[in-house]
Amino acid sequence: MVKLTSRDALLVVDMQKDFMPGGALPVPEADEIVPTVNRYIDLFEKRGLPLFFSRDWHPENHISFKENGGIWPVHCVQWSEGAAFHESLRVPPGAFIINKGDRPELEAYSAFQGTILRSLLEERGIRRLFICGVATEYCVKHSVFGSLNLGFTTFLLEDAVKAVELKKGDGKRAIEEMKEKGAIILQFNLIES
Ligand code: VGL
Ligand code: ZN
Repeated sequence: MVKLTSRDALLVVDMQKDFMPGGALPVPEADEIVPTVNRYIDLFEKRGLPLFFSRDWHPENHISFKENGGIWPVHCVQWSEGAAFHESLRVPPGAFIINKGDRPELEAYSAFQGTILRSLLEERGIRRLFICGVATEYCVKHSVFGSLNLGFTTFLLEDAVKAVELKKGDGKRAIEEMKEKGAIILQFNLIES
């Protein structure tokens, strides 16, 4: 069991319409984790702990798009409908929104890349980061690696992530990699309430 403390924070990665079934870059079943993600949000909010929501936030000429030499279809263009959060995701007032991938020439899978997430966490004395969202093997994995490398104790919320699975098993493999690098794999019922 894990007991939450005042030095904990939640990071919800890229729960945006374009990553949901029917979106521009769909993550299969990504909409199915929304209720669980919301349970984590409620829990951290009730404890008065900081909430961070990252957003893939690309300009139209972003390097990750196929037409610009990247591997992805156009997705999460700044201010577009597809870049909006899933309509059932609960984003409480006071939550921090972290835009990433907003420079045309830089891909940013990690929510730390080119953002002020680290300084916001450090300023608040946060030592442990709990991470959920999509996609397991891209933005979630790289955010977990970033968090570990920056010295945060890092929990992967396994019941609140979904993978793209360009290759079958990518999600499972990513979770193994995160575990090997030192992430702690966690589920909702393992947090002391
Ligand atoms: C993501 C591919 C491209 C993600 C973002 O949020 O995992 N994946 N851009
Ligand atoms: Zn992207």
